[in-house]
Amino acid sequence: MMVLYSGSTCLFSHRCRFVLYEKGMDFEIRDVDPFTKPDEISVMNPYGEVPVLVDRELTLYESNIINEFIDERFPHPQLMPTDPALRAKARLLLFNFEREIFSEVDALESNNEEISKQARTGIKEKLTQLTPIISKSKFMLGDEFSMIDAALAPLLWRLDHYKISLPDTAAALMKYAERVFSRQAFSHCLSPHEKIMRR
Ligand SMILES: N[C@@H](CCC(=O)N[C@@H](CS)C(=O)NCC(=O)O)C(=O)O
Repeated sequence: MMVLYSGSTCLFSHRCRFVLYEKGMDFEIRDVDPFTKPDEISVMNPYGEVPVLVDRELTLYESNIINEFIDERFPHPQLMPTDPALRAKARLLLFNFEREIFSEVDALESNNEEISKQARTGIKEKLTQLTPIISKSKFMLGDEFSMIDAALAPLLWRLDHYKISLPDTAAALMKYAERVFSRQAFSHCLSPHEKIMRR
């Protein structure tokens, strides 16, 4: 059975838990406190981070890489497009999100108020810019839920927690977020800590 080493407040682990529940197969989640990590995490991941996925002889890290593997190993429902060009575009979007938005997440937790404020402002702007994409369709890639939605949802879930409030012009994005949060897999994948992050 697949084992996911996951942080109960970790946004990146949340992505993988979400995808595992979407697939509805057997897996085990082992809770790891990222701040007092057991040594085994650094043995499995040279960067010493969760999430880490172990499937028999295979050990993987990096949430998006783990999620693509889960998607290919359990193809139903498929979360990446089948068409090679659309698949490449989805990967590019995931890359853009990491570079533009998720690279700022660590700074949100900084003790330096100036640094965390700058990160909050940057994330708020970048998320608001996504509104036109989601105004035309149910999910980020169209009418089907996809990997892109799974990658983004854990951050949208944490907006109150990070004290980020989006402007009224991002109403369609927040409506989309509620649509994703209402999925059964999303409510099942939440850790007790995550359940209380959002009012
Ligand atoms: N890019 C990584 C980020 C993973 C990450 O930042 N994990 C954090 C917890 S949310 C962690 O394990 N931090 C512990 C550390 O850096 O020592 C991914 O997508 O999996």
